[in-house]
Amino acid sequence: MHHAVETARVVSAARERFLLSIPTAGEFYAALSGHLRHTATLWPATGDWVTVRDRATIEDVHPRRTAIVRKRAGTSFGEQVLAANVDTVLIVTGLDHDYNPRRLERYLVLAAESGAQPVVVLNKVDLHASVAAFVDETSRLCPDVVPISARTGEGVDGLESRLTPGQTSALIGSSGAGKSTLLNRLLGRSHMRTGEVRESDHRGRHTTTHRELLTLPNGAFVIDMPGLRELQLWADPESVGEAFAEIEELAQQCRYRDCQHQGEPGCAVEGHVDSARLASYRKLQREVAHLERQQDLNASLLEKRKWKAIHKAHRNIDKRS
Ligand SMILES: Nc1nc2c(ncn2[C@@H]2O[C@H](COP(=O)(O)OP(=O)(O)OP(=O)(O)O)[C@@H](O)[C@H]2O)c(=O)[nH]1
Ligand SMILES: [Mg+2]
Ligand SMILES: [Zn+2]
Repeated sequence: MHHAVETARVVSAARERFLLSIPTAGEFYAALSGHLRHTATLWPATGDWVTVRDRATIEDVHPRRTAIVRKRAGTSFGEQVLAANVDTVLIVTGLDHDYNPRRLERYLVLAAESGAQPVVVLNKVDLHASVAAFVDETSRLCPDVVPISARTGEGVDGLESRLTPGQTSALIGSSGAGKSTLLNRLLGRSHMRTGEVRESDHRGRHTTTHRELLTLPNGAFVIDMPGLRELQLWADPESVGEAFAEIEELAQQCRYRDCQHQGEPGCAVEGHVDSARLASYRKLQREVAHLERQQDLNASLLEKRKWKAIHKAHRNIDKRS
């Protein structure tokens, strides 16, 4: 018999249907309870822990330890949770046309904001005779860099210390970087579900179409994600600072507290760090500052709307009395 109330993990989340997993019971679909649907401040995302009744109805979403979020694409303003309760963000980049330190920095800000530990996975090392220069350059952006070939398996065991039982990693990066190839190698099989139609483009490439949590043979969790076409940040200045720690550290020695590191006398940053990296830091700081202003504006608009609604309700009550 089914147990009335259990804890399950969200494997994948569609608008109304959530695939959940309970280790001893396998996977099953569930829907939100009516109550949760109307009051949910947390909409379940891949990686969330939830309370489920009769293996059918999600009654509660547990508080998140970490969350990978980006700015919602399109016209609506807000955040989109890509994955929840992630310990390690595996930022996968191909050592081909995909490789771009400036884009890696955006991902590192996303990782800093999430609360998870970032690892940069330099994939496709089989394309180069030597990858030392790539490792060297990337190490200046992130202390944890692992060069691998998902195709040949070279270096993949270097990731194993992050893939321990109960830990959750998320694969993030451009489409074609090799995230799913790496995951299939870790799983030791292809993770296509029966009955699932896998989309392939004219080159016969398989592209991930939805976020999904998988369990490795050793009990580690890995979340595969579709490649992000553009990464719009939903982050604050502190997260940018965390991703550019050496710049923030040097900035303590600048003569002026509000130094912009742009020609001020006594600047300890400009000329002391790579100029492309400094430009990237300043650009990302501007971007999140702009986002903060939009968020403030949005919050005050929502506040106004709320008060309008309350006033309207009061007026209606007044009219009735
Ligand atoms: N040479 C080489 N090719 C690789 C390697 N890893 C993956 N590829 C190839 O890169 C292409 C894309 O791989 P995927 O694993 O589908 O990429 P992905 O990051 O999952 O892409 P999306 O699901 O679209 O986000 C495939 O043709 C792979 O065979 C590698 O280590 N070396
Ligand atoms: Mg994929
Ligand atoms: Zn300065």
